[in-house]
Amino acid sequence: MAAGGVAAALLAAGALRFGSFVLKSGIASPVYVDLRGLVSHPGLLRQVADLLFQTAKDAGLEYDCVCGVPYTALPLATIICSEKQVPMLIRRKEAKDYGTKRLVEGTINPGETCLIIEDVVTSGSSVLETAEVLQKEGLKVTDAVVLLDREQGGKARLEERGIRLHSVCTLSGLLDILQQQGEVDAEMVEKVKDFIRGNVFEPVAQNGPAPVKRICKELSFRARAELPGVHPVAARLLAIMEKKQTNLCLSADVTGSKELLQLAASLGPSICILKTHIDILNDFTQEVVKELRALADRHEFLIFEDRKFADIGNTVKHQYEGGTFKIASWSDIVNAHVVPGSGVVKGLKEVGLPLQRGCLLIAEMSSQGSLATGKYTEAAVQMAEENSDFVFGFISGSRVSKKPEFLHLTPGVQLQAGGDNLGQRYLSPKEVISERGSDIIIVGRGILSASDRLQEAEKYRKAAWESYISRLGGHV
Ligand code: 5BU
Repeated sequence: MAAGGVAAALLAAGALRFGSFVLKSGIASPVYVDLRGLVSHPGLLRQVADLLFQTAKDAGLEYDCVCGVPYTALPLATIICSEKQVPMLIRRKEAKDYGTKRLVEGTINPGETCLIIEDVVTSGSSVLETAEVLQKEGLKVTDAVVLLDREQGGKARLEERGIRLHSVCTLSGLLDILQQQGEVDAEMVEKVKDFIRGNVFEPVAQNGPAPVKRICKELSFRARAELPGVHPVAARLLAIMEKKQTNLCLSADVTGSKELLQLAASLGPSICILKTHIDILNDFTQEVVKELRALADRHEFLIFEDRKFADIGNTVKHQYEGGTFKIASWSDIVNAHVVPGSGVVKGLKEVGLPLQRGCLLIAEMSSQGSLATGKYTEAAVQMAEENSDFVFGFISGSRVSKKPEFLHLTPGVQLQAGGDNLGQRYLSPKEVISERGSDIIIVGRGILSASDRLQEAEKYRKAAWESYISRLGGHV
């Protein structure tokens, strides 16, 4: 393969790395490819440009101009165009921010053929975006040349849109070369090939911008517990879930401490989290939470005080640490609304981080007419990403973040659909876990109003766990 000469050089330049990475999409990957740094290796940059040109030539491509997909492929296209004296076009990525600016720089002669140059293709989305912009300007775009095809479905998706993809090398081809050269061992090669097979982007036949539907091997709770950088509370919770085979959180909304402790003792083995509203207890003492803590440790579940902090950082700090309840001293998990801005998380973090506590952000609510939707939900996801040393997930009706380190917990769950007369809306465990991609169901009255609470809790546990297993495709 033509890439034989550059494979080791890419590795040495750090453009190709093997190990354990979390990609921008949130997927854990054993391989990381990033050619942005090639500009610091002019010899290699030129070699790669030559390989791209040669690949186009070998394929017999004819074209009038060349356009590199911004930004990494820009210098590559520049070298080709300069050396081979081919006119170049530059696609602006930022034009939409300025409104009237041109989308493409350079002379456009409608009807001419433009060849696209790219460094790496995964889903094919970046090539498609550039092709669409050029086509709107009246250019013909039928071919793209790429250094590395990650073989994750990009070629098929592009072909479906009338663009042939010519690659200098494929990821598995590159692996074989590196293995022959003794740069990677057989175990890593298998690991990467397994990853490629499990992460394929499905071609989506439709008009307009193509949404990427990923046929992705869902990560198990066990695998997510071991992700690099996963929050310690998330890791502990995921390990408990896997060990006890439960993704059920009991919402222990009772008003007497005796009943609360009885619930924790009898349902403890069936749940991964016990959620409290400690301020509805009419006989609260610190002794109650001490006993609750002991039960949590004995039955291996976490305690989540559903306090929904929603004030400025300085106030929530006091509410979390002090007062009657001293929540931080006994609750593993708390949650917060994002409406005050990131100060709420920063305040809570000052108290919770030293105690190794974790926080969930309320990205969506189960209640009728909730205002936590759209941009608000997106802002919650961003706030979580920016504070991932303390925030490890969300309260939401569905998966709102693709990052597998984040957990999603969903309230408003009952085996029977419907709601209550105060705005609560219910979804089934299957809908929540299998269809909406959440991880943990939060169930209160569905269990509490049953005559046999343990039997009912087991029904919910099994329904949620089976939905998780089916989401994994039947494999653990
Ligand atoms: P239920 O009895 O299963 O309806 O109780 C649901 C619990 O979850 C209850 O404690 C609520 O305070 C909590 N909850 C909710 O129902 N919806 C939300 O959006 C959030 C919390 Br946030």
